[in-house]
Amino acid sequence: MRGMKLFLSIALFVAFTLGVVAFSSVADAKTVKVKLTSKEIDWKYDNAGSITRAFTFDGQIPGPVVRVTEGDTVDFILTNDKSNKNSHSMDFHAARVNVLSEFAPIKPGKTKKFKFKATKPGIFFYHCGASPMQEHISRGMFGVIIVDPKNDTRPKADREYVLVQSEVYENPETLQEAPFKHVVFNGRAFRYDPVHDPKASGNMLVAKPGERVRIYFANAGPHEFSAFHPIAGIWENVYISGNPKNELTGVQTYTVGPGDASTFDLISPVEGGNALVTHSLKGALTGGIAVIVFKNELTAEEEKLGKNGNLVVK
Ligand SMILES: [Cu+2]
Repeated sequence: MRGMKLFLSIALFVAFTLGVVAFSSVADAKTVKVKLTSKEIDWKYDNAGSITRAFTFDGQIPGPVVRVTEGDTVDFILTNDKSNKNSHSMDFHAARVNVLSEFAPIKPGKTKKFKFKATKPGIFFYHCGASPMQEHISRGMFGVIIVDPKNDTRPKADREYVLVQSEVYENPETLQEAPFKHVVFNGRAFRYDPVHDPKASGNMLVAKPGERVRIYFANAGPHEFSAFHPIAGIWENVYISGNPKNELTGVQTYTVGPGDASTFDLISPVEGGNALVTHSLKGALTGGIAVIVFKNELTAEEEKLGKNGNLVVK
């Protein structure tokens, strides 16, 4: 009898221990609540202050950077603000779900929820897929989700920036016959380029020589390809879709199609600057240029850029 009791206690102890072990390996993966609201607003798409009606996530272009770790579950809530005129939706490229249910549009005033597990690491585009999709995207309804690898084999980045390329059209609701007016990075022509546009606010990307700068780059399109190139630099590494397993080395230009994204590492051995461009030059010269400045001495404000989640330069 005593032997049986001892056996049961050991069995319970073993079961409990195994249970705890199993639980803690699952507990590494988190559930991350992400709540975004679609907002239709007026948006300045150039440094002169020209206004267009924009469709956005949370009133900004690009929308908020969503960041999770491989294996996490994203518990997503989309609210379509009741003051809007259009239906909107969410399409996360990091998700594998049912397009007809999860990605379906909702009317103004409505809310919808869905969950997905972020199983592949990398940088993924997200966007509204409501019809006409080319209008919702060219009006600014997009952003990126970063899925950090569980075991990152890459060198650690010293600074991280997000750039999203897109096109601005005169009549975005049509399938455009007319060419785009501008290619823009982060929603505004020459936003970080006082060289080509003296009206630019003066904010640029910054880093110190020798620092590894990781640029999370997405091309929202909706139509044009990006030939992403650092003028006066060479991409140290390109990680296709941002997955550490898809590593390229010493790359001059890497093409990112509409709806795609990749991670670009840049290291400058010297002080000075690089111009990050789409080398499809009509795109660059209508606004698709961002300057990154390399200098040994950064101001206190500059030192904060690209660090601690400060990925989108204002
Ligand atoms: Cu939309």
